[in-house]
Amino acid sequence: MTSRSRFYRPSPNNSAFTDLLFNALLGFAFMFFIAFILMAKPEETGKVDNKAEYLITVSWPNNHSDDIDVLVEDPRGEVLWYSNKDTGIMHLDRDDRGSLQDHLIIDGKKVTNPINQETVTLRSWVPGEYVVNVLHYQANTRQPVPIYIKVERLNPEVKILYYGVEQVNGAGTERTVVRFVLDSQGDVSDVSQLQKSLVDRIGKKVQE
Ligand SMILES: [Ca+2]
Ligand SMILES: [Ca+2]
Repeated sequence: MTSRSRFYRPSPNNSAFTDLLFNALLGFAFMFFIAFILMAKPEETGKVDNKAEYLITVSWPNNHSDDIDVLVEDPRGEVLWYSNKDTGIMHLDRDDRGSLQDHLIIDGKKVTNPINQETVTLRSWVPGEYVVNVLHYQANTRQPVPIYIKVERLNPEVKILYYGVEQVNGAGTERTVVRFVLDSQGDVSDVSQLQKSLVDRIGKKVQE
């Protein structure tokens, strides 16, 4: 009586099945490889890198009806503002007009977004000086308005570079809230509040 073999001995039929399975797997692997190559290929044109390196946030009290604007000049002398929301390296999310246009109709009910905030992102940095101004564009309350300004570097970790409060009082009031210089490493130096009008540069008409 022979003992049962401890080793598996494939029959000719099993061998054929294994070959078939192997070929099928090889085929799938090849298709996955081709699919991966096609997916990994970047678009040659129209690529937009949304990664932000710096964030400039300008806010004023919730539900306030006054319209505040942020204006930023980059080292090339180009001014970002609500009529020029994209300079290539800087982007303005929206023109927040106080409580105007902050209403939504959801399920037939009027819902108000209380936030007053304009946000500027720097997608990359160009070494040189950046000038951040705020403008009291429309003064409905005819009262002084506190404005909160924050500049953050986002990478490799979030770091607040500047935080300050500025007060404006009256349509047409413009303030330079911070100027800073970015070096080739993206580090900040020469922070100041030396005043520089950007409204003059863009010739903006301010409402009374
Ligand atoms: Ca605004
Ligand atoms: Ca608002």
